[in-house]
Amino acid sequence: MKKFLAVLLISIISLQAQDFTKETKEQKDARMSWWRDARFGLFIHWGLYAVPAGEWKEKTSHGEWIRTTAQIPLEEYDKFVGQFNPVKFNAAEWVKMAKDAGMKYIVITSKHHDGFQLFDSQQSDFNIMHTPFKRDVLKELADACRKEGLKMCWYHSIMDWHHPDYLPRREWEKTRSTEGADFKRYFAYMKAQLKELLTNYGDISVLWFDGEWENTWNTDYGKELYNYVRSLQPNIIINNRVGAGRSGMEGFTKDGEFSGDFGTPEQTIPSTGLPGVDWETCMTMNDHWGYNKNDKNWKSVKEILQMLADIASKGGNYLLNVGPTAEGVFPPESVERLREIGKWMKLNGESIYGTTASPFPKLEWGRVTKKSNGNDTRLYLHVFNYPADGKLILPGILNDAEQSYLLAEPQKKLDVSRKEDALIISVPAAAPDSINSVIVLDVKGKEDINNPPEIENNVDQFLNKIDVKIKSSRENVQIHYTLDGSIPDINSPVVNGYVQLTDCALVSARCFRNGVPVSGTSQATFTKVFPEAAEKIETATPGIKYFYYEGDWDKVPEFADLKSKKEGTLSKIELSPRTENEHFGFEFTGYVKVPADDVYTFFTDSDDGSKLFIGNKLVVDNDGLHGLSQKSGLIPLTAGFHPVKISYFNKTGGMGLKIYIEGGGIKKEIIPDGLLFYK
Ligand code: FHN
Repeated sequence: MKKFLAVLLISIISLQAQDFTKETKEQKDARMSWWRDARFGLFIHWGLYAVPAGEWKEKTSHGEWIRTTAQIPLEEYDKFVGQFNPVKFNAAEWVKMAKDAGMKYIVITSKHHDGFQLFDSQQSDFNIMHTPFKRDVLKELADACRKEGLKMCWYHSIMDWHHPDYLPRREWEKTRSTEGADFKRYFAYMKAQLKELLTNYGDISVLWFDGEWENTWNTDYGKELYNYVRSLQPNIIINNRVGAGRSGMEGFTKDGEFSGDFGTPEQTIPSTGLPGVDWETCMTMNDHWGYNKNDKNWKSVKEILQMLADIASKGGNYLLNVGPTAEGVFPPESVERLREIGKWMKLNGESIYGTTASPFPKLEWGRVTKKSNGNDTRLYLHVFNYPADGKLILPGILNDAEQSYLLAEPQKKLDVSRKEDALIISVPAAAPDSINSVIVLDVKGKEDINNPPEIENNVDQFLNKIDVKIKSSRENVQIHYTLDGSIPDINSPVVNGYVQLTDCALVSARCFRNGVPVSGTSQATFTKVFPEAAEKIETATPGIKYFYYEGDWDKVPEFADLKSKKEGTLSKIELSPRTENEHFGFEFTGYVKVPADDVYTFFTDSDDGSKLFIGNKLVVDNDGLHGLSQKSGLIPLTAGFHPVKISYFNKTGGMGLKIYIEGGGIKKEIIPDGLLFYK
């Protein structure tokens, strides 16, 4: 027994010391495998906010944010604890509805921003065990999921409007003191609750963090939390909102930032697939995450099913939300949609589960998902716009067809013919499904689509020379190129990884096989530019000057026309000298000392607007009212000092400003302190 305990203790200590962010690709692939195959899950936003159901005084448009959007004082909001009694809650029914809809995992709010917990926690009384209901609904759901073979997952908010140690307070909570508030103690509380959630409920498959955007959260906390959660359940998957590098609602993590395991586009679908990137779009069925009894703006089954196919065709997962009522039932409109989705998934789920992104560019009639089929390839053609003439055209595919049939009626084989670089499938006159008819097309070998080569450079300007990287993922092709804009032919030079330019050029590249062109032509223009001269500066002090302003703006003002509230110097660009969280602005001025002659990219990541000038040139215009979002601009510079000015404002709500630099041997990173100077 003693030996067993010693081994157990050693393994716990080693898990806690492990840096899970350093795992190999193979280890991550193994851990992500079920999630990549699942493709479709249920999101559930449930808690005290279901009691007011979106209504507060004269307004009816609230949701799960009602405590903030209606500015409900804590003691007032706490009264909902005594009213939350979801007597109709039935975990088995919820899980069955998800399963019958073809969903493979359920992500439910263990705690949302209001701080209320749906589980039995020893760390706080602000939970379901202190309501009239007194049942641990997460336990009941976890048991029901296990019984039905669905994965149980937790959504957990980092932001917490209830816990006294969480900062910042809501800006309208003027009377709620921050006296004694200790964010580190809050972090320990959050870890203690996560330990309960990850040790008392069996295997948990995903931790879906949220509310990571406030300025008390940072990458160090994120990495520590990631490792802590993985130490408790090493195979768990964690989204990118555990970190602090997400770029707004498009949901992806900015280059170089800690990114968890998958990106989280919210209420939006990326325009194209993102090879090698794991991502999941989360979306409401109407316009609210939490239950709003007046919200009747429900998405149609057609919209949902076509978005499911669109997302899968880009290699993503779809997390579709339900906001249950205070009685503990799904709204009838949600029930009906889940049932109709399930009917389609029952016949066509094979075209979603375990598929990977389409190899085709945009297709007018619908989407494509793909599976390897031994050494061959199986394509699922999701036909939204059914061909009136019974001829479905699949352009640009050079593989030989093996067979084709309706997924819903496999015994009905379809005739396939070739016309130049397209395959033509003869389909039945009537669409088998009015929303999405899935046709299977088996082809020989790995898919061979006549996609042109990729010209990869993300900078199209250079000073003296530039290596233009040109590649194709297709097998057995040679890439020929020209520099004068003409279409390459077999006699044009062959690309060997890259093409070096020393003068302006319009690069054109095309794939050939056995002397015959097998793709269209990619083109990109590269311009030779001349760098801005550096300023001769005798003495410069490390740091940057700042000027702090207060005011209510909708765009970056002309700060030169205003009187600053405060000014001074800082070692880095940050918002710490502010005395307000809203309606404030900054102007930072000084010099950036770049290490080499090069074309530099500057980025501003800001909420709200920002602008970056080098000398008199506006290099980055990221102005306007918006959430945290990033814009960039290029400028050719000689090594040395260049005047820099950054203007920034925040109106209300979230805030943030980060300035990145790339070039001169610097990989994209926040401008190092050592590059900033002032006179
Ligand atoms: O503020 C939350 C919101 O309430 C909801 O939980 C969504 C779902 O991902 N996430 C945040 C908004 O981005």
